[in-house]
Amino acid sequence: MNGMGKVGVKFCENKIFVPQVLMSAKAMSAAMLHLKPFFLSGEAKRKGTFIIGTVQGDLHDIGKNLVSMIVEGNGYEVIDLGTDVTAEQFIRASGEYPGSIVALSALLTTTMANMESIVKALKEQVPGSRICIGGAPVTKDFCDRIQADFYSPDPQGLVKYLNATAS
Ligand code: B12
Repeated sequence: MNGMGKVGVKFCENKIFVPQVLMSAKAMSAAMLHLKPFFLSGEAKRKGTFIIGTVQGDLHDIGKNLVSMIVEGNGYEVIDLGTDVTAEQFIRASGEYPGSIVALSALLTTTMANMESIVKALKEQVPGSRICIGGAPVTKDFCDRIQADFYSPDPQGLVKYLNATAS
């Protein structure tokens, strides 16, 4: 986890790039196979649960997968709903994992608009939801406008936010 933390920082500083992050994540996944029994036995505690998906209409998942790997590498359980995820799917997952943080990814200006309706539906159906958004076309202004809780241009900023707000 410390290693993935450093990978996240270097990626953010443009010192390493997507292929190196993917290689690091593969190494981490290999190690996780051996460590998983300890997580399942409750011997190791996760910091929280993190639900992520690329929003409805959008099939881009490289960025979302990087975010998932870095968040998982930093000690969170990650529930990855995949791509083309509807508001109903986010709401169902939030119900299954109470207290989890939800993250939405979008790479298209057209599907970015779907974030607004998903945030609205989640806030209505699951009061107290905390929603983070990101993806190349997304901005802090947009985040404020649609009343999501947090925006970061990169996974490292997100990890800092998660760690600062982890209960
Ligand atoms: C790869 C790619 C594809 C692949 C996707 C493969 C896959 N499995 O993901 C394929 C070929 C399938 C594809 C399809 C399309 N694409 Co495309 N694609 C790209 C491309 C080249 C790279 C995207 C990428 O993976 N970047 C690398 C990752 C690591 O970066 P990232 O996703 O931005 O993620 C980072 C951050 O944004 C952030 N982040 C991401 N999500 C989140 C979430 C949270 C919560 C947080 C905090 C942070 C965060 O962290 C990540 C790491 O730093 C871009 C161009 C570009 N240079 O960006 C176009 C691009 C996104 N595509 C584009 C388009 C138009 C399309 C198509 C509509 C093309 C077509 N006419 O069919 C289709 C749409 C299909 C669909 N319905 O989704 C346009 C979008 C234009 C726009 N403004 O809307 C782009 C910008 C290309 C262009 N210049 O025109 N695409």
